[in-house]
Amino acid sequence: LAAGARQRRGAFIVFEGLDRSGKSTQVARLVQQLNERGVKAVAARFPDRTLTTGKMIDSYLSQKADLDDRAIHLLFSANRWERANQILEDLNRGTTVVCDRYAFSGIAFSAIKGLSWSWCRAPDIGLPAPDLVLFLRISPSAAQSRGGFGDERYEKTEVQQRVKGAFKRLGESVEEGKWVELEADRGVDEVGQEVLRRVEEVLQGAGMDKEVGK
Ligand code: T5A
Ligand code: NA
Repeated sequence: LAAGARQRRGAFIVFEGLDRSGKSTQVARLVQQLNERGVKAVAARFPDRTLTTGKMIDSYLSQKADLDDRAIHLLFSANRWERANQILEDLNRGTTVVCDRYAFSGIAFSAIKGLSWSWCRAPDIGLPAPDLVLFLRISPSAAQSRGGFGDERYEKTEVQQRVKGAFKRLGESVEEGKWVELEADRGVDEVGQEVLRRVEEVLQGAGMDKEVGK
């Protein structure tokens, strides 16, 4: 490369949404479609239950262990920091990272317990910033009717209702155009087509010539 020229980096795409809104389904689908189109892409997910902190988080979520609200909040954040450098390296090597939940979930699920907004935000400050957050919008009742709902700690309609409100506030705090809400109560393919269109816009945009934000 000529001096000063910079290879375009990968895009950091985050999916957020209530439990069972279809995030994991869309992450897998998007990664596959990008790779088929010759765009290098990998998946990431939080909590990553395979990491050291992830094992404690898994015990907490499956209700085998109880933890203080602050302790679990910090573990979720530490879980992201355990992976942060890998994500940054992938992006800078030109690989797009498609991530299933991120710091927005971290803040939303803790803030509804009464922890202050600023305290909840603090431990995630400095993490790689997404280029696009795709928020899958679904009513708690529609999500509940999907498979597997109800086994884990936060899978209760009342909790999901409050988390929905916290996500709304978070969306309003994100830079214009970087938080996009998609109607998720549709077929997988229909949602997926809109996802791909949004992601292609980001990949073609000027942002990929700039450094990953924080
Ligand atoms: N959490 C997370 C915190 O408290 N703090 C944090 O910092 C973080 C990162 C676990 C919990 O941890 C909390 C939030 C969560 O409560 P998780 O492991 O990601 O987080 O678990 P969930 O988000 O609950 O994952 P789910 O698997 O439940 O939901 P998804 O990924 O949104 O949904 P998905 O794709 O697995 O689909 C669920 C079901 O619906 C079907 C699928 O086949 C599947 O059966 N489905 C559809 N059905 C009809 N139409 C569609 N369009 C469909 N798409 C998928
Ligand atoms: Na999931």
